[in-house]
Amino acid sequence: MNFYTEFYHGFSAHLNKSAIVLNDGTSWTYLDLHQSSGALAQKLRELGVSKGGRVSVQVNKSVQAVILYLACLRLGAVFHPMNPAYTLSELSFFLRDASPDLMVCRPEAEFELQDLMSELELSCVTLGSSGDGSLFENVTAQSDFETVDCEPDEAASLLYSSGTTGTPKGIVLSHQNLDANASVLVDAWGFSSDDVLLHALPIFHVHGLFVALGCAFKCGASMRWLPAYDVVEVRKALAESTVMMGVPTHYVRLLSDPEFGNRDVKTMRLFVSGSAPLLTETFEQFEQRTGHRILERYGMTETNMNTSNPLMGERRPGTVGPPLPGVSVKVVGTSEESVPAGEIGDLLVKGDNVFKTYWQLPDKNAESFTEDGYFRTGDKALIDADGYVSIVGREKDMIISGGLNVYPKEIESLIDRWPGVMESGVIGVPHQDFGEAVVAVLVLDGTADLDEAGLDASLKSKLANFKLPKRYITIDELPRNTMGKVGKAALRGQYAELFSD
Ligand code: MLC
Ligand code: AMP
Repeated sequence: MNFYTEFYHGFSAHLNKSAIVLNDGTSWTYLDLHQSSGALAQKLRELGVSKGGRVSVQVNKSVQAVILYLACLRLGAVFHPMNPAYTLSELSFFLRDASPDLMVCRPEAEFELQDLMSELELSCVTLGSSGDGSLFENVTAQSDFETVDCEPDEAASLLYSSGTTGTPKGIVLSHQNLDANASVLVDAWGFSSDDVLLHALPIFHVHGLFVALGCAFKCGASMRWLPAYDVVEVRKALAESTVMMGVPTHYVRLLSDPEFGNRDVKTMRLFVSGSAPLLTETFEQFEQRTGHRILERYGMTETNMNTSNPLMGERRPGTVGPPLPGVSVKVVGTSEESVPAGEIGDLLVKGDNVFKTYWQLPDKNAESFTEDGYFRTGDKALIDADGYVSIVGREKDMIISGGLNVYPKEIESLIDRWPGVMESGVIGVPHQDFGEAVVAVLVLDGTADLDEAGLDASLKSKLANFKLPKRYITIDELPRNTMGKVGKAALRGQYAELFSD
């Protein structure tokens, strides 16, 4: 099998239809995507990428970046996308770990990356927002490239996610993982070739890459393509769309526009939310304003989508719905026995959607799965008597800001090295726009006053912008639990109102 071949089955009856339509009306048909991805796969092969080889990618969102993803699939290569916001030091970690055969970067980043590329003896080609750069040079649309056959378990993509240590782990997603989930979602959400999906998500994470593109390509739907999330542009695009997928911040921002309402959603049949908790308040306001009940679903990088509120049945705010077909979920207590309905415990999942292995970390595999093959999500949840799952918290020390994950440890270890700082606790506190905002609470050692601007600039040079604390707070002592661990829950409680006005 090859995930791309499954796409091809889905869209081959619609080859002359628009697959992707941009703001300015430019469009790519499915035939364009098929031919260009074949031609690019051929070029990747000439550049030394072979089956199983990694292609690391840090580029802006563009149709050509989608074609690159499809080309990697067709070649049997492993697509490794990265957030363009990552700094050189973050990138350096990922490239050392992934050891790719090829790096694709933005033309403007090529110079800055030169030293790292020579140190890693890595070839680098460029791809700009409009398809400019060396990657597509001499790539002609005509191609008879034959999509490479893969075993279902062979790697299709490599994405990173961190645990409590703040050190990112590579998650290997197979052709089967991706296809199993995309097939289930097309059915669960009633996707067809008549749909127009509003795509305003980034394409370096599961949500915009596998969930959104997967649903569209599996059935030959069209996509209305936005390079970034902008409320004015989204409102215009909604008028030509039938489905939108977004993180809660996307819905909060739509609602913050007083003009947004019924008139914007006349052609829409479905709004899907995920990647972070959707507040009941947002769900209700959205229904009042548009008449639509947002469908909330739950997933993660390691598993793609696990549960979803129903398309036809009752969508319950504050829940992420029952498990999707083919996915088993259970909530267990400390003895790993399922707890009764309505009780909170650790959420475990199992199914063809769930990854099998971390990249080159066999020890982590063992601790991440139970003996009977369930993956430990690190989320705290309950399942009610009707089978609806609610995510009530996280065991993992992770902040989700605007749908992007931030790992406190990574930031704390940098802050703790700053002159005058004895220790720090980084927390997420409620924020109207981002859901949670990153806040750093510091204890000074008395040797120097805090140079907050200097600390912020130093963090900025090392961390992607969305990880930067929105506020620094200095206190005398961090709260600790009986084990001596920093009491993050107490800190979160103390600063819960920080952004409330
Ligand atoms: C940007 N900024 C953020 C931020 N994004 N701050 C906190 N959290 C974020 N997520 C900051 C920048 O640092 C900058 O700060 C300022 O906001 C403007 O930057 P921008 O790039 O112009 O921001 P904007 O375009 O408004 O982007 C915000 C956003 C975007 C929410 C629209 O982050 C987004 O699209 N998020 C979706 C992420 C996503 O797709 N997640 C899915 C993960 S998959 P300054 O100070 O410099 O001005 C997954 C699995 C699953 O979780 O279940 O789906
Ligand atoms: P990531 O590994 O980056 O994909 O992040 C996955 C995590 O996001 C999950 O483990 C949850 O903690 C969280 N998440 C995703 N969707 C939801 C949702 N609908 N409600 C609450 N949390 C969610």
